Amino acid sequence: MRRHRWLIPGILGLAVALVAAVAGRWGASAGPGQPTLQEVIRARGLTPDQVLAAVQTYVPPGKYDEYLMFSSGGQSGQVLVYGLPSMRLLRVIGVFAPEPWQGYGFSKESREILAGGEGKGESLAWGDTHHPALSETKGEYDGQYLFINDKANARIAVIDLRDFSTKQIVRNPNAYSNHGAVVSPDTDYVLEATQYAAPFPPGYRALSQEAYNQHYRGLVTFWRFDRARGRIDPARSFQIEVPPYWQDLADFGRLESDGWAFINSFNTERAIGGTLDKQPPMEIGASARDVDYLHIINYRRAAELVAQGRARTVNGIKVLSLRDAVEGGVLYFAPEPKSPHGVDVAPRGDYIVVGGKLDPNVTVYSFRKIQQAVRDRAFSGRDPYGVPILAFDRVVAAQVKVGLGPLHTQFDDRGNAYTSLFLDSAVAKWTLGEPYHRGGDAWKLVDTLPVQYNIGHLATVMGDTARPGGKYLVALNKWSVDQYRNVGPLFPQNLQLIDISGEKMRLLSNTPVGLAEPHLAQIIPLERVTSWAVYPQVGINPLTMQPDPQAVTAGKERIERRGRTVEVWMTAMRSHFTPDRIRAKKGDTVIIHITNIERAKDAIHGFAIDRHNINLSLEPGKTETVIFTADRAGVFPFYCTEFCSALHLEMAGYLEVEP
Ligand SMILES: [Cu+2]
Repeated sequence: MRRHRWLIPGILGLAVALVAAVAGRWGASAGPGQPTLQEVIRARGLTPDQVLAAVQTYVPPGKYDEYLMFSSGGQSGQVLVYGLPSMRLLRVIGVFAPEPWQGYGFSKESREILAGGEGKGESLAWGDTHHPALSETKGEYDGQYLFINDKANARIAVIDLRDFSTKQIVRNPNAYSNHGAVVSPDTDYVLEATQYAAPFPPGYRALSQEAYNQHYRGLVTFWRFDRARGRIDPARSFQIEVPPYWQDLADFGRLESDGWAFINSFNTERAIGGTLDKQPPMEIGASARDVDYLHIINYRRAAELVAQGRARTVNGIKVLSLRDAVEGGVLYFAPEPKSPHGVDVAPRGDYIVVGGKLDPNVTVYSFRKIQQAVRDRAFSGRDPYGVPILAFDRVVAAQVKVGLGPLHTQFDDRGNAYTSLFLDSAVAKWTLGEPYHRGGDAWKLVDTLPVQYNIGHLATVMGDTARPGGKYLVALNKWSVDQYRNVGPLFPQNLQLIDISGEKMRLLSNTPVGLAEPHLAQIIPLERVTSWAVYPQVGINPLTMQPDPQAVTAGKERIERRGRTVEVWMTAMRSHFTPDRIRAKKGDTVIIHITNIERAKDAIHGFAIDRHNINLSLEPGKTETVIFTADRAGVFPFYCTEFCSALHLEMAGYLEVEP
């Protein structure tokens, strides 16, 4: 009887499946009592376009996405990693703030990384991440490292993509606030420009117009990256002093413009606010003039001057003075529409595209013309600091009317550019000129797609490299208004995935971000990132990425006491910690080195001790250390925080602290 009850629907199901296979699946339902595809579409009120978009972005269970998107995590201080086209969040990487799941900020190793980004007496519990920058080889993403800036505290972090974790935070010793983090075509430098001018050298200078003009400065920092060590080397880095304008986004030249860098600026008015003193509000004062200055920097030349000893060392970093930069032919300006944001170098390095938020045009500069104008000394004047200003009509290649509030531009593989329009809440697609498009096809707006709403940055596949892809674009929108049910007055941010493979752009999906305001993202084909699934051998220290001398294998676990220090060499594997009892006396320093000796993928353990703020993530093969003072007498359970096995709850032990 029992057997028959199951047999009948089983046979029926099989029959339906067979009929469906023969008659075509589309009209059939998934099983008895279930609706057909047509019925689902009708019941949910979907249009054919929406169904197509859903099918285009659906990634079935067990299948992988085609691309990874590294997005800044805004005020969370972290990095978000998404799969495309599904837009599923795959990972949050702890960077400038502790991230409990990864034990980031709890182990000795990760505390060292976070402390490395703090000056004397500082305790920074967050960061404002804006611009992720993947490492490049020959101007293309190579999938090895990711850099990201902290706008709030002028810091840059280095993330190693072998284990997707942060390895280094460098704090700019001379800057307050920054913008941009872009890498040179072979990742020898990471550029960081200051956002808001500040006294230089750092210190107190009462904020008067005179003091601002004389003693406040911007700084452009070229952090030298040592790829073999996977670290920024401050001793081999340098800064260029620039006028106290507010430097903004930046991009490196490549191919024909290799060796040069470009940075936008705003507030060339040098407004200093003072609303209560009857001065114009900052934003009015800072946009009084019609133009600001595109900074054009010959950084190879700057590096030569630094190597010749022309720089002075300020707080441990070499600084090339503004005067030496001007006299040495390092720094030039070109007028640009006021309040610009993006400065984006076209794939071949031949054009530089600037979006001035208060001008409906994007302004395109030709690098060849810039070089010629420099050679001809075709200057229209100099700024108050003596920086030569290249004559606008000698360097501009085109102005393309794209819409209101052009902000940031990315490229595709067919010579098209995509510019975000903040005020229009749209993306504009337009064509580049020769050699990408010729004659009447060049410099033309070809399509506009509304987005929801107020787009900031956008990202296309490898869209800021020498070889952009062309399939997807992600709009990073600042407002979501009516796109999601409000969850209190703090609204989610809105990422929108757009298909750019055809002539017309098509909106595919919305993804809410309920964490912070992500600014910029970069999209890389999945196969270009070859990360580890397990650490390559047991006992790898995540800070050095080398075998940890304190790692132990099974059978070598031990506890040693030296004076007031108790040191523990522990292993973790399903489903026990060895040792599982630690005895200390009140006031002892306790050092625990834990090695996850598992070799199976995803066999992760955690390690937490009650009331001691101790929390680690131990991926297979990893060794980490925690150090703490046993400052209270008592018996404190410790346990594995990852549900690792059937006996996971039993994966526990006790810390006994004698009075
Ligand atoms: Cu476990």
